Amino acid sequence: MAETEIPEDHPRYASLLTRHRIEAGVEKGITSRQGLIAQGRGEAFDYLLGERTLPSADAAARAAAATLLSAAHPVFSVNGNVAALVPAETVELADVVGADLEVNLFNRTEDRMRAIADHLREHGATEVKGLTGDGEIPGLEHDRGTVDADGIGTADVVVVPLEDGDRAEALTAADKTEVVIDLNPGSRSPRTAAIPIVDNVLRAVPNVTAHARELAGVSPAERREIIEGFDADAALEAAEDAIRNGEFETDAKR
Ligand code: PTJ
Repeated sequence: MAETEIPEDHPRYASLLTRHRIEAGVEKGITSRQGLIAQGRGEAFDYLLGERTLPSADAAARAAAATLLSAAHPVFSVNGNVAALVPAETVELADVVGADLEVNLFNRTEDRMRAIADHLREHGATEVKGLTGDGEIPGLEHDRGTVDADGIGTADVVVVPLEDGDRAEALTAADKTEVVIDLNPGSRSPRTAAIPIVDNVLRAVPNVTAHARELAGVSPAERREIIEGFDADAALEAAEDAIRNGEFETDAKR
């Protein structure tokens, strides 16, 4: 089924669209097969969160936008799931906040690196980093720690959606401010992040862009206030509370 053939009034439209994009990503050599499993896990959490952006996730998206706009060298790290799910949205966000795009993979192969860079270019990117691989995140074994020296290597703020915990910890240890997008509030990566956005990457990326557009004209002091007013622990707690104590909606109610 092509993306355009999924009926928009289907009660599980967003979920079907997501599955379709991930499947197409695997077929195109962008997404790893492990990416299918990761998506399944994310989907389960999204279901429990009510497939909506919580107010705490929206506050995190706003703090992320303020952080990116205030950064000296922000970089958006792109893996196989992100490239398949939100390629155009990722390019747009990078453009609005002036961030570099860098392909950085858990299961790194040259073919996938190239396929993802090409895919991002097809969606409007002009420059995509990651293929040079002349830098290293200390504390990770070779392939997973490989970055571009003039990309993540020298970034002060890194957006890492759907990241694994080890790398998130290593980036924090390397003194980078991390914005993590992950649907599981118990996962190590959002728990390590300065700004954890517990939301589906499909909703979170355009939401950060919308906030960034709004905050582009405000003073640095006002942005600082937004960043300092954000409480990462409270955001994680709010997401966990929504999962544990939220009203469980069945498909029949949708
Ligand atoms: O493309 P690669 O080689 O870099 O590999 C990417 C994956 C995602 C396969 C790799 O990083 C991995 O195995 O990740 P994990 O350890 O499965 O973690 C993925 C996290 O992302 C989990 O906590 C999921 O709940 C979460 N997640 C999955 N889908 C989404 C999501 N979070 C936000 N939006 C989603 N659509």
